[in-house]
Amino acid sequence: MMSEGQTANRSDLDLMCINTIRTLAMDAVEKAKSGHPGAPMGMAAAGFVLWTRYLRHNPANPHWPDRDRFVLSGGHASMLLYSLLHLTGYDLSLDDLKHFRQWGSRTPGHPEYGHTPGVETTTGPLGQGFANAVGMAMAERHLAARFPTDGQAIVDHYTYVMCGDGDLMEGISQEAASLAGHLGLGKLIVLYDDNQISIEGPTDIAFTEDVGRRFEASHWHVQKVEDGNDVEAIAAAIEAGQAETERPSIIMLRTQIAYGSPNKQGTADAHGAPLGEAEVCLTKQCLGCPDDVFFCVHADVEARFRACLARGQALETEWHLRLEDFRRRQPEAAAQWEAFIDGRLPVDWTSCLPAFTPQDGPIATRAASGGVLNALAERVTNMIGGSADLAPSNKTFLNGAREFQKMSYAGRNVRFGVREHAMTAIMSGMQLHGGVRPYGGTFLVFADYMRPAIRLAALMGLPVIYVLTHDSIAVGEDGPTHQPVEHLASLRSIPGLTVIRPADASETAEAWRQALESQDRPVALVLTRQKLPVLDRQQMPSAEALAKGAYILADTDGHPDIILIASGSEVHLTIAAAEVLGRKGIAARVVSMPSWELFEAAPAAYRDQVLPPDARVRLAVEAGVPMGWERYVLGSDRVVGVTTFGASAPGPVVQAQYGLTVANVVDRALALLES
Ligand SMILES: Cc1ncc(C[n+]2csc(CCOP(=O)(O)OP(=O)(O)O)c2C)c(N)n1
Repeated sequence: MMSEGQTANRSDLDLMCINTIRTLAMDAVEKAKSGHPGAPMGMAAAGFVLWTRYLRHNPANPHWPDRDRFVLSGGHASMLLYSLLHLTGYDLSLDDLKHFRQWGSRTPGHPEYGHTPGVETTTGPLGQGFANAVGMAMAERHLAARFPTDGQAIVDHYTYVMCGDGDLMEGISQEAASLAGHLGLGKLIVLYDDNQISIEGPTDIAFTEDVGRRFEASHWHVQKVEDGNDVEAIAAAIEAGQAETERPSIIMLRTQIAYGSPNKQGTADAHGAPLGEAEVCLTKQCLGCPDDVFFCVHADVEARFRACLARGQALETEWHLRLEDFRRRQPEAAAQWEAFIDGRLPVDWTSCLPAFTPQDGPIATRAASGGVLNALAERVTNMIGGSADLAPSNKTFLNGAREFQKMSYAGRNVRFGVREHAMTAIMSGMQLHGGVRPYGGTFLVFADYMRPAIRLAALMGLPVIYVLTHDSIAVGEDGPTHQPVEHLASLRSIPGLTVIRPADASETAEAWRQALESQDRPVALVLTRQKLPVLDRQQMPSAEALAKGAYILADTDGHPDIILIASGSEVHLTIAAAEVLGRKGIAARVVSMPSWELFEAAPAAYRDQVLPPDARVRLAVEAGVPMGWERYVLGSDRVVGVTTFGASAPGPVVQAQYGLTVANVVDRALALLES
């Protein structure tokens, strides 16, 4: 099974270590009766070399801030990562490996951030990890530039990625690679499992481009290693990748899926199913491993891998000395660096939140957001972000700040380019790296292009901030392609995501407060293109009530005949409608409901106060599909919404045509009261 040259340049112990990764992967998948043994077997040598010789990590402290980051983008190869974590001494036992993919285990089917020590990001949906890694590398360069030291650097690490054909077929990886190349992220090194196999068979059935030239064209440093089992060749390529400081590196490793398996090596059969008992036995024989022992880790192998512990401890200790030196020489900068890394907001940061009054005149919530963001960013100086080429519309540009560009990494204005999907995963990568508070914007309608990465951010509990503007058919002339209709419902359906659609500038400031206070949930701020009046808070409750998700904005004495509930721009329609109804002798309560998720988190007694269970005549108004509102209005027909795609015409005309008018809200309310 061994290719020529393998034994010549590799010690027997190295080979035993590499084969141990292979046998652990085979055994765990076999025991679980599901999983992917092939890729871990093919990439075992690369994993061994990287983790034991180059990766600067301390298995005893997976949170050491200046550790190298490692991302396994092809999460289906999770057993490769779990084996490496176990073998190098992370808090992951052999028993944990034996419970691969089982209920409650620390070794789920795909790596999950926050679940298994040492897992830097959740991967599985292909391509996401690659883009996360670009975000990590960006955060690293940013912090390194923000905290120059008089002595040795305190932020100076690599980000390594392992990816497969599937990752590189996905568009998101090219979006991210393009940006990484543009930015010259020299400390990003990708090891590509170029095994020419994916699920349906050989990759030439669908993937025949010249990947190397594609990356070269994207300003990457490209290397090829013809034998993905050649430890020294892999080592040399990693060193060359490190030596290249101005371009990210990709190392194309020609590997064989399920290396060592006499009947499955190099075939798609080895991708997503156990090899089978007999084949596992044969493979172990071919690899020269005992075929009657399962989860076998030879003492010499264990010792070789566990050397990572001492090495890691020494690396971290040396770094702590550097940190001490930094603290001594530059105490203020060091204190700020520590606040960044701990994710602490500056004391009294909320005092910079601007206040708005009706005298300011009508203001679009996107514009209010821009003002709030700029005020906040002056105070919360680790905020970094931008937009997918819509900064002038999203108002995400920081006026006083520089641009984040190649060799000017201290800038805080990121130009993501028209790459919503990668932008979103990059933001997650930045947040995962730590030390920064990322935000990113586009039009709400293009949240569809972000959604896979939003979902993962929510799954990981990352408090990133999405600025989603042009939030309804009121966008007008751009027409149905640019008018979100189903997007609010779609975002609200993602568990763990907080969606906030403020009704005016004051609520917008409060929405940003919520976003920054969030510790473990991404927040989507949904903002208007069109101007909206600033509500008079002398007459109405303070917008601070937004924290509870919904609040009574205007009320009547005694029991309301009807409750009108709305979010965002439609709140103004309901206020006007309540006035008309009042003149007709109907007592209407108006509830502003900017966030369902915040409302659901409020105490039940408060919720009952806003929406008393016995006040059952309710009407919701929102420029989106009614789906979901029935829970608050107690009937699916009690929503003034938008059930079809929009249309191209001036915004007020489209709104009128779709019934988003005071008159229609009044009519619907009257009809409801009569029914
Ligand atoms: C976005 C996404 N689409 C589809 C899948 C299902 N899937 C898992 S692995 C895989 C094939 C990946 O091929 P490759 O990266 O070459 O991995 P290998 O076969 O070498 O293990 C697919 C389609 C997925 N995980 N993510």
